[in-house]
Amino acid sequence: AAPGSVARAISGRISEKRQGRHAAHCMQTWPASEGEMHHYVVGLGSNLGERERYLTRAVAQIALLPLQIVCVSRVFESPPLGPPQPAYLNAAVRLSSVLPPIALLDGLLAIEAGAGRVRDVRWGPRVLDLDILWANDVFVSERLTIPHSQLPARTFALAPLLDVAPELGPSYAPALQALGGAPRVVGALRFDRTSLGCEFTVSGTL
Ligand code: A4P
Ligand code: MG
Repeated sequence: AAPGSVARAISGRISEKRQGRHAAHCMQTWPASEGEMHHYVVGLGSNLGERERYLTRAVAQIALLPLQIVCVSRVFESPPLGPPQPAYLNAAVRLSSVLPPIALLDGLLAIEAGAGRVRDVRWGPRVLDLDILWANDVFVSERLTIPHSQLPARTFALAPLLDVAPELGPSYAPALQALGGAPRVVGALRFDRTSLGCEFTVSGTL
């Protein structure tokens, strides 16, 4: 199908979802071949400053790229993997785009840089980390590997991924179970398609 018709199909599904006709959040699956349209899940992480603000701003900025946000996960809090540093908030965004993987990566890196991200220590603290966790096609190049190479080893990536792509459960739920299950849920990110704004709603103690 042409990208335009895919975009119309997506917005149709979105309005169905708004009207409550979709029983569950993010249950749709995608046809295998849709011309130039790509489907991605982007992971978000923050462990410095006002972490939830970095996440909401990142979602709003991702929405300005040439893509459609399908849905956004709950927010999970987990102890840091790597050197001692503050706890992380992690979430994920499911999106569809005509952008090929490297172009999406460049867009995400620009958003990280705009948030003031400084790259120094590997696995070190950061105000914002945006990783491409999954796509409907495998992609491997010098700069980019999709699915993310560490995905099966990280509860803080698997849990948000399965929130927005429950149909991937057969591939990834056993890994999440084996790691002890999802991290603590502390809230949700509510994305508004009209204003392209994003809000954090608390559901636990931050
Ligand atoms: N790259 C390759 N594949 C990908 C991909 N699928 N998505 C390349 C995004 N980037 C990918 O990324 C460095 C480069 O990886 C990118 O420029 C791209 O070319 P980076 O984000 O700067 O990575 P880094 O921080 O230098 O190292 P590393 O090991 O990738 O960090 P991670 O893996 O991102 O881990 N603990 C908790 N609880 N939650 C977290 O979110 N995050 C980290 C950072 C550590 N501990 C954590 C968390
Ligand atoms: Mg990263």
